[in-house]
Amino acid sequence: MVAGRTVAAAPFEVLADTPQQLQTPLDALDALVTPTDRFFVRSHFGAPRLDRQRTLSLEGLVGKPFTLSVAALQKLPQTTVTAVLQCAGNGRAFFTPTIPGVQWQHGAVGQAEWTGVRLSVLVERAKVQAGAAHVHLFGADRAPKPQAPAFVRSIPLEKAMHPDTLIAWKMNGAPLTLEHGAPLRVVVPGWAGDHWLKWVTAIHLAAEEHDGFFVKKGYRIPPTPVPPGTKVPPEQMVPVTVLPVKSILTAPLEGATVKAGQVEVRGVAFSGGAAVRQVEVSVDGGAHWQLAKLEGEPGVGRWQRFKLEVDAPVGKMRVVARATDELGALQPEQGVWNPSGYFWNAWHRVSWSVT
Ligand SMILES: Nc1nc2c(c(=O)[nH]1)N[C@H]1C(S)=C(S)[C@@H](COP(=O)(O)O)O[C@H]1N2
Ligand SMILES: [Mo]
Repeated sequence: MVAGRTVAAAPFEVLADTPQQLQTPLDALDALVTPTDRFFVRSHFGAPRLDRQRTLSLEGLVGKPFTLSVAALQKLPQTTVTAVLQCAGNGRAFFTPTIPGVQWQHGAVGQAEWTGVRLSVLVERAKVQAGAAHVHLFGADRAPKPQAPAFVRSIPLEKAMHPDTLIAWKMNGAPLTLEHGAPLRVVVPGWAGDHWLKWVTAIHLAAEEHDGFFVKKGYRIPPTPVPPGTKVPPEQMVPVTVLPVKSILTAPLEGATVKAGQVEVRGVAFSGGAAVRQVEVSVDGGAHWQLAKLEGEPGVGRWQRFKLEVDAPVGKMRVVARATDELGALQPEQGVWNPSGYFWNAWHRVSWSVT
């Protein structure tokens, strides 16, 4: 390293190429809002060509189907929601036995401010017909092999009508970037990232859940835990939806060296099921816990920061955190193994040196 020059933290950890899967390093999660240029990027086939003229159609079991341009959508009432976007596979790398797929550790997650129109506004405008119960979401990206299935999602009508579910065109106050779904993406606060469809082009109301590969075979989890390593047929599993309660330590980081005295331990905590009730920090491996201070607005699917001053004598510090949400769900000591490696939310443990 050249003396006197500071080296900027790497924006991402590249976990795969073609298409790139980009993980956010932990230092970038040490904030209420994750900067867009460090926000993790995940997609199955890569981004389609940028098309700012793209339109959005609403059709299927509706009385008045319509197609609107982005400009027309932007004339509708706008809503901004601060919410966590987390890939269902975040933490897959920590499961044993190992599971194929992108080996996400902590950084397939971020929090942003999303601005757009409520999906409920569009659905009401289209006049829902009797029998509609599911909303199929289609995007512009395609698999490289034309015969391979497109990435299609399906959410229940009830979730589509939730006031926080949006068709968004802005992220952190700026127009969506191509890698995050420009010009339009779906925002589904509290639910796993696979529902947050990017490059959205069409929305179909239907009686049944979509029957494509990514709904009926992918993104599914056993309804109750199975012994690690068990194969489970997809029809015996259920879709991944609500993000389980979780906390992540963001400072000091694993392997850091700090000066003896009072040290501030920091992190973020969230749950898709409810607001965060409390975060506890232990410096003795979980025998004793101290309540951390929470910062930021509480909300379902929204993260708050936590902070706690701990006394750090010279030596090694082993710190662990756990969150509890308002439904009483407590972050578990171990992750629950499942065939696709979803929803890892075990206690985050770090160790650092004090000199
Ligand atoms: N059209 C489309 N939307 C998509 C995907 C995709 O492959 N195609 N991947 C999904 C998955 S699995 C995740 S975790 C999020 C990631 O969003 P981000 O890249 O903006 O962080 O996008 C979702 N939306
Ligand atoms: Mo994902």
